[in-house]
Amino acid sequence: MKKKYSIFNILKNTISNHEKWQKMWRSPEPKKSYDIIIVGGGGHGLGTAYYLAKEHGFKNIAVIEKGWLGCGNTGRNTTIIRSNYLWDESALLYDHSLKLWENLSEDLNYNVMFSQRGVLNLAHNEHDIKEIKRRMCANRLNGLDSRWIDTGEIKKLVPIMNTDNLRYPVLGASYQPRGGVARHDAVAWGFAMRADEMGVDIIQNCEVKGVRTKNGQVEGVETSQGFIESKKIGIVASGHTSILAATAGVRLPLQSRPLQALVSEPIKPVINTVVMSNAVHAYVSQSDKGELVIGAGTDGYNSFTQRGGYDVIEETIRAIVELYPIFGKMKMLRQWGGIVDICPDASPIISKCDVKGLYFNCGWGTGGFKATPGSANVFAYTIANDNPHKINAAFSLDRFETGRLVDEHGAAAVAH
Ligand code: FAD
Ligand code: PYC
Repeated sequence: MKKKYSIFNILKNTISNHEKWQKMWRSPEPKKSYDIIIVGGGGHGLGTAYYLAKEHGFKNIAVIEKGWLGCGNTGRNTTIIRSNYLWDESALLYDHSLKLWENLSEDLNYNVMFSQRGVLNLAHNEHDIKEIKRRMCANRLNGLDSRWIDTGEIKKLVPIMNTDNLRYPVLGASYQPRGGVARHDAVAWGFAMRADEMGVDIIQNCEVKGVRTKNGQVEGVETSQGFIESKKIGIVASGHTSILAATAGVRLPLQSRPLQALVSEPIKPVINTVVMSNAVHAYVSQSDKGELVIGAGTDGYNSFTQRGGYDVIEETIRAIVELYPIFGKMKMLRQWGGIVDICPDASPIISKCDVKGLYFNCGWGTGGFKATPGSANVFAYTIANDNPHKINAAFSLDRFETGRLVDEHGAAAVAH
């Protein structure tokens, strides 16, 4: 049992020069066989293992990660959390997640730094106003805390914003006060620590090369450390899921594209909410260290480079400088990309498939960080029961055959 984080524990470790902290998780050798294997050590994969152990009593579980925990999109995203999606199915899923976020630090006894500083989605033209108001009304019918605010109120919330002397004038915004940001890698670490504590083997630097099947049932995974047996395999590999699915003969309707972000040098607090502008594909918040966290749209073509095209970021920065002239002279420190997996309806897939024992959690595109605890929670249920939870039933693979798509292009916004 790991020691709990407490003020006394922190004081004790301060006195011993922080040299005696326990390891947060073990680094076991892979066993020959597991009851469940989760492929992908991002937030969704680690969270799935955590809920499988905590809520469904499974203990013989492995999470297999080709790099290090959180090295994928979990550690690369701009951490915006909100639940203001259009359709009832999505509102239920994303708000299930938001409710779990609200108690996640306590649940994990690990500070994921969830900060409910509110999220604004700006409207720049008549079409934006209509789309955003429609979504906001749908949100309110679903009991979400979304409301329309006018330019005057936006100015009060974000005084540094230029609202009327620019290419895309700011005509209003939807505002969700319960939305916000969290510390991305802490989410992976918190889930990993508590999953490990319940016996989950977390195996890093181990690449899954393929899924072995026999007579329509999974047998295990071929990895860079040899074959590992399991009758249940959950694939949560974000931009690489479709490649792994193909090894089991499953075709997923996903496109993998780079999405990029960048951070500035740290400055004093200037913006204490999150502002997204879907029309210009630019969004910004300020980290606790003081850096501006800025995100852009996706490249217009499939690629696996974790970098992204320069033209995309250039266009984003142009919009950011118009919206916030005060940022014009700032220096940017780092830029990076992540490979996002986008479904035709901009909604995720949380589903079993025709191969018995094979489950997918993917297609989160540009917006899965906010869903991390909720997605992991219902995916664990789906794997444990071999049936979807009522919250993710609408996100099954068969929707691409029945046509019951959940079109969230408006709410997913930034990139699709
Ligand atoms: P990941 O964290 O990518 O985890 C998948 C893991 O699988 C990786 O660690 C990878 O190494 C591993 N893996 C892949 N292939 C294999 C293999 N063959 N064998 C073993 N392991 C493998 N979402 C939001 O909600 N809000 C945002 O503000 C936001 N901003 C974003 C900004 C950027 C720049 C990017 C790139 C994404 C953003 N997203 C955002 C999307 C969000 O990051 C993702 O949807 C989410 O983090 C996905 O989590 P995951 O655990 O499924 O994937
Ligand atoms: O889904 O809210 C989101 C988002 C913001 C930036 C990237 N994705």
